[in-house]
Amino acid sequence: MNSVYHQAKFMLSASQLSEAPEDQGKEVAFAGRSNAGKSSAINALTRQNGLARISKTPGRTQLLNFFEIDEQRKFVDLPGYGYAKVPLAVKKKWHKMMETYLHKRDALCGIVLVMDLRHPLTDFDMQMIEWCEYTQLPLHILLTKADKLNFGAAKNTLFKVQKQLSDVDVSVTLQLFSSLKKTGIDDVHQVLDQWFDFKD
Ligand SMILES: Nc1nc2c(ncn2[C@@H]2O[C@H](COP(=O)(O)OP(=O)(O)O)[C@@H](O)[C@H]2O)c(=O)[nH]1
Ligand SMILES: [Mg+2]
Repeated sequence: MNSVYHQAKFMLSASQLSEAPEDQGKEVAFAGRSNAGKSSAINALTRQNGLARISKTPGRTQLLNFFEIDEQRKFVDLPGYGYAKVPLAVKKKWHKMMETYLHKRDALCGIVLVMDLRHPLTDFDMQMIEWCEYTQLPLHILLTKADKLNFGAAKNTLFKVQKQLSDVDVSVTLQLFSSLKKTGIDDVHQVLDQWFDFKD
């Protein structure tokens, strides 16, 4: 197990790309609809309960939160999206910022897309997958909150989503995950190790 992720430290929040840290080293971005369980997943992966704030008020912040793992590696918690209450101007700003970030960020080496397994493949998720196809960024999907379904039902969802993604034109892997039960963490670490180029 690679415990380097446990050292993650909060760096900064950026409300626009010009405020992001220098575009160097490697970066893995966590994307997901608001309330999907993104911040909880980052906390589970870093074993730090307060690292990425777990918001009870979804869709409020539109910030990119950067976390440093080591000098050459970062996590980015991307702003969530998907609540009808969000004004159009905010949606447009989000869309533009995400598109630019995903297309232009050289350090970006993979996207962890977090989905609530009870509501997989929303419009938001499909948009994210399209952007990844366009930029050929590898995707790893976490079907999280797996503790909300029994194992059989969770597996069924996994197979169904896998099938629906069979003609996606970019490397995409997926797994069950639960931040609450801390399941699936080692599998994510393995994917991250590859993307970040950690040799054991
Ligand atoms: N049962 C369960 N609840 C979860 C899990 N992950 C997140 N949650 C809950 O889902 C809500 C949204 O989580 P959060 O991480 O803030 O989502 P984000 O908006 O995507 O960052 C919170 O109430 C969390 O406690 C999980 O694995 N299992
Ligand atoms: Mg969050």
